[in-house]
Amino acid sequence: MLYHLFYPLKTVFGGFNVFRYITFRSIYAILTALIICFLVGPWVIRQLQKYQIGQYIREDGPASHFSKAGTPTMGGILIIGATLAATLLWADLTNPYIWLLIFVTVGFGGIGFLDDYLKLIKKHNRGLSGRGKLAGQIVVAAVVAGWLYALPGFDTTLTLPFFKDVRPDLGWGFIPLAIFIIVGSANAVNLTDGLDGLAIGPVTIAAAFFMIFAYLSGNIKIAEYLQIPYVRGAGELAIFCAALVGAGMGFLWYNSYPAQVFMGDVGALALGGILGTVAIATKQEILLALVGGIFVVEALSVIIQVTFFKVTNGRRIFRMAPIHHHYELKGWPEPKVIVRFWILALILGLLALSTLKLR
Ligand code: 57M
Repeated sequence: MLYHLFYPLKTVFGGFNVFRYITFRSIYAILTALIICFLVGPWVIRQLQKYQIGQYIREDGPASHFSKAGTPTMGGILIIGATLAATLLWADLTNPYIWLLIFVTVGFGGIGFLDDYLKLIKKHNRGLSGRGKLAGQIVVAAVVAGWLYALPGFDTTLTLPFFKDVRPDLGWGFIPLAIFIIVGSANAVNLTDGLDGLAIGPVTIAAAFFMIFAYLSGNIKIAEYLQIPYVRGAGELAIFCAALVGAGMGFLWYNSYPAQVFMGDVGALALGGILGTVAIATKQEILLALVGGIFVVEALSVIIQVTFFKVTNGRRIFRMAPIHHHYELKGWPEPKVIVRFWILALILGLLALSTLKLR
């Protein structure tokens, strides 16, 4: 909104020309979302406490988690609210990618909200059924994939890191792949969200890297120089990613160990859906597996554990899956697991960035 308000006034006051720059608006989107979290966060947490939206803790989990009973959840509302508010303030609202991201945030956030709401407010033990939740996610992801496919000039080729000349064109086959990436990303972030700050740290780091990728792929000169796909209009996604970086840091303020609030499915599913969609829109879908490597490892640990458990009639590879519980049960204090996973997330992001030069 500020872009639409002030940029046209550049003829009156030349200084308003600065609103044209994605870099300038990204910085202020980060700060806006962060300040919203600081200002509204304590009130949101009080409301969640007031309505007793507290977390039920499973009895079969690590004993260190029992003391977390009653921690308010559904804090994802704060992340989503701050991200959307900062985006609406600083982004160019005529850009289709911005609306696509708003749609995916509300869609996946809505499914997560319904699940959290049924679990907590209605005291419905299991929330939405697993199948219902997955079906909803597939529908939202299919709309996103179809929307992208229908965008004029949208490129359905696959970008492979390291191989600038190998770019298979998937045609309509791009749609199922996009659905798989978005739904997979949402569920992988959800599985990771089991220790204080464990999900929001790597999500914020991944959003920061995608902020850079979006900026680069939306600039024709830089994209040509780096030999990455140029996606017209994708630069504006840097503003959305920036808003998410600010909201992520703002939420971490309260979610850091010992957490005052958890994000709930409303946060985890929305964040994963966002990362999947940004990766596809910026044509860096394969690179997502590296930038979001922590989520991939967490999801793989569950797949490996469950398969092995079934095949061997009850034997386990990890002490407990997802893998963060394995390290907890090995005796690592919770903050050590969390901070080490953040460090790994940062390294993976840097490796992903380095692939831009290795082609
Ligand atoms: C969500 N939810 C957290 C909080 C958060 C197939 C199976 C592996 C699925 C998996 C599962 O259900 N994962 C989905 C995990 C829960 O957090 C809530 O959920 C929201 C995210 N959706 O925002 O509202 C608990 O996590 C802890 N937490 C924190 N800090 C945070 O900032 O400490 C969360 C956020 C919270 C809190 O304790 O209550 C969760 O872990 O339940 N299932 C599992 O993860 C279970 N694993 C399992 O059963 N493993 C088996 C194999 C054979 C599948 C095994 O290895 O033997 C574990 N989870 C728990 N107890 N809690 C094990 C048992």
